[in-house]
Amino acid sequence: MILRTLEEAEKSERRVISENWESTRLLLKGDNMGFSFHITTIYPNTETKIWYKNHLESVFCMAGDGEVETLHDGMVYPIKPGSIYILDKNDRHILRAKTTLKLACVFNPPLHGKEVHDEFGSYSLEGEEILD
Ligand code: 9YT
Repeated sequence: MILRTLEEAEKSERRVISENWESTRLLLKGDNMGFSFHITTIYPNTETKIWYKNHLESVFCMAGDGEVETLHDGMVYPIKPGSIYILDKNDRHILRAKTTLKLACVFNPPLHGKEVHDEFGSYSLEGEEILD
């Protein structure tokens, strides 16, 4: 059994800050659960191009207003509290935040801990593990 709190994790290296977002990674590869779990804040009035070519991701919206556009078909999906979007095909997409978005994200395979997007909007499968 493991217990962590968001409040404590936000004060540690589990909090990763990028240009358009920040994410606190509560559960990681080192926990050996087969997935990672993050609480992510997307900054308002941002547009982020993402392609998780190495990962599947599910994203549940807890607060905020935004949209996701899938690039292969131009479909635009509204994101609001209570919605989940599931990138089951490594879909290339654009995430737009109209207001601050508070999201809960699950990744398979799990992230190591400190990943930020590369030039494709992807995460590498390699990384330095957070083990605390
Ligand atoms: C929704 C999304 O993918 N945002 C970027 C950050 C990511 N969720 C993460 O690394 O926690």
